[in-house]
Amino acid sequence: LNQKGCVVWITGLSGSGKSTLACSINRELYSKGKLSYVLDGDNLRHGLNKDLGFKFEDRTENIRRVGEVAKLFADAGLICIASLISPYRKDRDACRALLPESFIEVFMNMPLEVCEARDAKGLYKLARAGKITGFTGIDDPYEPPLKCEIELGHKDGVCPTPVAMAGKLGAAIC
Ligand code: GGZ
Repeated sequence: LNQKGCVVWITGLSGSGKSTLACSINRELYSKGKLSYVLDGDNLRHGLNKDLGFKFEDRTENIRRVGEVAKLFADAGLICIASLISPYRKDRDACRALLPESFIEVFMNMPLEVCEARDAKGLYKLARAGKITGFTGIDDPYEPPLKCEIELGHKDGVCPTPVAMAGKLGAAIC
């Protein structure tokens, strides 16, 4: 295997297209003969992190665990693509500190209105109705990166699809 492991950490609101982007980058890398693996927040919450909820301490523990697992994958030589809201800067920075030379932070900078309009799972609607509380972007904070390696998202009101972004990103990572 002729590749150096790294972590591509995708942060952004629910519905910003993180999972779609992660999946597309994964395919893009595969087509180039690179070995990669996706760690998706929503999926991991069914297994490794099923004991965690969405309060502040739980999100921190969620990010910490995924950061540690991502480091293991990177140590094994894989390109590990982590896709989690990871709303707190301090938690993302702690993951970065595990692999300071090999951590690529990608900010999916989608406006809340766009994410909310998509509302693929109907969660924003529930959050607005008060049926889910502590929902990121509605009544829970999201801290955008102050500086990150890559920022994707809307430009002049135009939002390219995550699939369209993945090609560019795949090239940047290799
Ligand atoms: C945010 C929530 C919440 C609350 C359930 N806040 O769009 P999704 O549905 O598929 O992805 C979201 C997922 C977030 O999990 P993460 O592990 O990425 O979050 S974090 O990094 O903040 O720990 C969303 C769903 O879980 N979801 N309740 N209250 N997102």
